[in-house]
Amino acid sequence: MSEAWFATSNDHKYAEARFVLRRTDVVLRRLNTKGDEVQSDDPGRIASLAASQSHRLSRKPVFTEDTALFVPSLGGFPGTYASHAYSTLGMDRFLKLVPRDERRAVFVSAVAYCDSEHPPRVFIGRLEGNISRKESGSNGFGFDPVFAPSGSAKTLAQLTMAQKCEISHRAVALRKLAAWLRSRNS
Ligand code: ITT
Repeated sequence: MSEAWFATSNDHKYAEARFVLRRTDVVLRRLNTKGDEVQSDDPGRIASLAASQSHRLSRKPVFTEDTALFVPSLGGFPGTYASHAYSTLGMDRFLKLVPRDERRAVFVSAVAYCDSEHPPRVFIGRLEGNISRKESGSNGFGFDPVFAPSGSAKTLAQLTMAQKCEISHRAVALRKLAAWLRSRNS
């Protein structure tokens, strides 16, 4: 078993991590101190610097996660600035920005793990999909009501936690972390 502390301010992200890691060898704990977040276009770099800082502050085996939402028809916006876009624009204005006929988008999750033996190690998960024309569903958080995974008529907010965690960017990255921790212990 490996103990790993998830440094995050986001309760939804923590709940998803708990769900994804529930049947793995990872004993999940939460750390509320995360330090400052650097600005970068690269979620891997943001997560990695946050993980080193959290490890320096806590001395625990920690991981952090940064999610970016890239919309190619908007030149990649909002990317790693998803949280800022969400709080300043709001969903209605964001939906109007996306061109009617080119609504492809991808979520990229970067999970960075760091402990006293390792510099940060990054695990990436991706989820391709489309930005819907209107909000649907009430599960999840953030952009879930407007993000429909490729091939799905439903948005992430219309899926259950189990269904989201089968396919999500974050779940893919977290399962890679769990597999790496397991292989390291064997
Ligand atoms: P941390 O403390 O872990 O950094 P955060 O809320 O700042 O929490 P991120 O920077 O990773 O998290 O995410 C930025 C925003 O992107 C987040 O506030 C949501 O609006 C959105 N987001 C992230 N993951 C998402 C998901 O799985 N579904 C929908 N929106 C998501």
